[in-house]
Amino acid sequence: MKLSLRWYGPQDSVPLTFIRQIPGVKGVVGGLHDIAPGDVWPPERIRDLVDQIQRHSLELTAIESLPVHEDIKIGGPDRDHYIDHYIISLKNLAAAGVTTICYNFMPVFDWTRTDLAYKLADGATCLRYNHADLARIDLTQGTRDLPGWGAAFDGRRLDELRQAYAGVNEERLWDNLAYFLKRVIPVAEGAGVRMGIHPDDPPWSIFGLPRIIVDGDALRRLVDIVDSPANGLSLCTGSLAPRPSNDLPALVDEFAKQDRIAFMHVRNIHVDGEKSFHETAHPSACGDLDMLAIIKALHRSGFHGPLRPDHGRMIWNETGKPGYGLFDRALGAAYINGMWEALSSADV
Ligand SMILES: [Mn+2]
Repeated sequence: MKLSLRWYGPQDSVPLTFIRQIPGVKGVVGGLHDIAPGDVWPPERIRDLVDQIQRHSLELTAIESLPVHEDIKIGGPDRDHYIDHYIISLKNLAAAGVTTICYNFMPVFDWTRTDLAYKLADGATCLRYNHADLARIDLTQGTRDLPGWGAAFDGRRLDELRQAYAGVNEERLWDNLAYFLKRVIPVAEGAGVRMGIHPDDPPWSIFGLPRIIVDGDALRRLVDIVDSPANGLSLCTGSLAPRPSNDLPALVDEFAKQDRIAFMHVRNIHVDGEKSFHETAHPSACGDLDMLAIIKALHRSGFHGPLRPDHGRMIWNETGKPGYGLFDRALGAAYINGMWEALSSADV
């Protein structure tokens, strides 16, 4: 297990000098967030990212994410062009020593919340999602009223995109994902890269757009599309858990045994209503998930990939990117380290 922390680059409120001081953290998960989806990631930019991280005695353990252009998800006329670009970026990353790439196949929106500072009883704040609140958000003016999205899309662009998805139902989206994987996975395998799809967050349709990576059946279907260890999962516990039927320790066990977990996101949540949940501190006692059972399943399988604590709460007056402060993620890292050390002891 390569314990890692997500790092958003030099603009991140949490510098690499701080990340290096968290015991047991070996690397960071990073990306080139200023490059538009579909554009090629240049070798020199990748090299520069790797160098910055290595200068702090850390490793770039995974890329999160190498985004998939909407045309690929829609199955539009330019998808081959964008898949060609994707493959060039993938090869450039592999040449720089990257071995794990996270991506997702969510139409238009990726992670979506309705409250970025939901107050918990202890005064901490966290991210929350409530489906009824989401339904009340008016998208005619774009994403300005969608927490965390701001000016990402104006009303017109969003309308165009939603129209482009009008003919894309769940089965069509699966077809488009399969088309993408059948071209990309053989290249990844040849380059020694493991691709890991991130589950949809939340794991259900939002704003009338299809979402397919939502449960165990979807993960089984995904790994069967191309039978290769390069066709793996970025198994995010907190993204799948809002569906109470998703048994996370069982799913982690199932896919870890098959060596299909490329990358792990460890996060706890509490379901507080129908299609409603908020994030919590990492320990089992703080949320709905049995975190020890999840870590045990990974440990038992000999998991050696990157693993990161996922979103943290905001505590101790910290300010920064919601979910990505230092303090609570460092507590999560310490908690994971403790479980891993206990499981690695001969006495257990
Ligand atoms: Mn995640």
